[in-house]
Amino acid sequence: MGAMTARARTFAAVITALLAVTACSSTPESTTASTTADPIGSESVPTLKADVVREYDRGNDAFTQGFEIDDGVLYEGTGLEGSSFVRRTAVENMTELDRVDLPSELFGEGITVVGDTLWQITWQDGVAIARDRDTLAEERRVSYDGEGWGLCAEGRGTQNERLVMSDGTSTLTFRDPTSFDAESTVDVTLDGDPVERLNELECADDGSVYANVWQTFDIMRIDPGSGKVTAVIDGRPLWDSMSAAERKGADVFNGIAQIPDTDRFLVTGKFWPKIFEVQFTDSAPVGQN
Ligand SMILES: [Ca+2]
Repeated sequence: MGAMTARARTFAAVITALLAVTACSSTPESTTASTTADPIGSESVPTLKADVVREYDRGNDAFTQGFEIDDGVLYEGTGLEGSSFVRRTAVENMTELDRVDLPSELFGEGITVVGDTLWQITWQDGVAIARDRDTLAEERRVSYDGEGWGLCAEGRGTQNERLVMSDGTSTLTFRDPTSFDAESTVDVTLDGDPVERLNELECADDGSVYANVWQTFDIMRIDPGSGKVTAVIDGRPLWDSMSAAERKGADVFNGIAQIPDTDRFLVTGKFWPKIFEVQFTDSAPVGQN
């Protein structure tokens, strides 16, 4: 670095310390949502707003990793070693119906319901658990390669059911809904660039796959055939709408569940005390730019 004044050395030390703090914060256990930036901009796809239809208060005990509604029940899987669980909640009154803890050595991630089965994946344990969707009782386990982040099921109730899984990269893996075997992959891109850190997923009625992007307030709407992002949803205003007390201890934006047969979704975050029911609308309608 050559000759530095004492003041310059002090300044350099402060910057180094700040960088170290930033680096330390980039683990799933300790991130804070307040460090994330503006939505990823794109000239080729629209940025959508998340218009709030209603809000639900809830406890802030859920490190939300998987979020899905089926037949009037909100299924939620949570993370962290020693405190991961999966639960069923009645959507009509947001009353918890059942909850099952994971063994303390497992770090829970995404969940999805397909047929009579709820699949729950784990972060770095390489284990997917098949559960009875009604009792959440474990029925069997399978192993897979790599990390597990998000999970959803396409084509439910049709001949074309398949699971979609994220692993923290830009790649989505399609899996057999019964065997959990990997069948193919697609790389997710926005304007030709890979979109990394794909997290919680939602297979929507219109064939799109929605994905939270870890450490951002963005949700990507993805065409799973091509991997191309077709819209970017800005969730930042949801975070901004919460009070300082509500944000205390809250982690990243994560969790998206379509309310079946509607254009509305429930979204939340890890340790967020609120669930937002939202509709995605174009923030700059044609002719109003
Ligand atoms: Ca979901």
